[in-house]
Amino acid sequence: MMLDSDLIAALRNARHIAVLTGAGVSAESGVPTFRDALTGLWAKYDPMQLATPEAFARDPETVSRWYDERRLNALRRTPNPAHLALARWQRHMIERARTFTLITQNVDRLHQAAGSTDVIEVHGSLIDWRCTRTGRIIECRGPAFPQHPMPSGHGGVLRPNVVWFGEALPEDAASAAQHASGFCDVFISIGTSALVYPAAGFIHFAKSSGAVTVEINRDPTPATEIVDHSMLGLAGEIVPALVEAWEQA
Ligand code: BJW
Repeated sequence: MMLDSDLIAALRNARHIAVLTGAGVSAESGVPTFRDALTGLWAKYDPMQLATPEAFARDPETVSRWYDERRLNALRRTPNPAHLALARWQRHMIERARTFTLITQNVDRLHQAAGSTDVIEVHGSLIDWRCTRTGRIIECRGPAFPQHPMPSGHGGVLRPNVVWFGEALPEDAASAAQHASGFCDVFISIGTSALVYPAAGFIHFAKSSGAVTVEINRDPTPATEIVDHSMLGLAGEIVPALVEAWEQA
């Protein structure tokens, strides 16, 4: 794969790299992207309508079932070459006393399974569920819930600990992501449609703060026009090639 020599030089000189990932990074692991998540029996639903607090209030059974199926699918999946290359990159940056901040919109925990550390989950995780009454969070790695919605045992029901449309991002994750985006020398957006805010805004913030910006995505997005380097293609092919080029530079 031919990589731009300016980009390789920027990566080689970078002391701080920030990466924002989206569903496209997990697509090659078999986790459907957010906009592809409704197949089979779910095809009649609109994902924008299911991923809201209003949908859960209106029809908790359907929303809980959808997320439980996605949870079980995520637990069956394994990291692909993009996840693994990002984890290796972070390890090598840390060894060289540099920083590498991984911000993810993904809720599947595959970055952590690949070995990435201190992952900033700006949209939460569907492996964790939260009691609607106490706010207590439980990691759920077991089989399908026997009931939908699932009683929490504390007077509420369990909802996935994800961020739905109209909900605020977790404050610590949002501020850590904002800080890393403004502080990095190179900002790389991978496998995201760059449509959902505030996460998509991190790309703009990094650019206006002076970072070299890069996008790796299968299809063009609204960010393609503004980044310094756009690489169209599959994350599972481009990311390992980029990390290899950085290692050899
Ligand atoms: C590949 C590939 C391969 C495929 N290789 N590439 C400013 C402007 C406009 C609107 C807003 C704004 N600020 C806020 C809003 C409203 C709203 C919003 O952004 N709406 C837009 C739709 C317009 N945002 C919010 O509501 C946010 N909250 C908020 O702002 O709160 C304010 C507030 C403050 C104080 C109090 C209260 C409120 C919350 C957003 C939460 C998003 N949550 C979701 C659901 C999570 C749970 C779940 O998964 O069900 O997060 S929505 C969904 O979108 C999910 C994703 O993380 C997120 C981003 O999607 P992503 O990852 O980009 O996936 P896709 O499917 O869209 O794209 C995949 C891409 O990969 C494609 O481009 C493919 O081409 C590519 N691809 N295979 C490389 N192999």
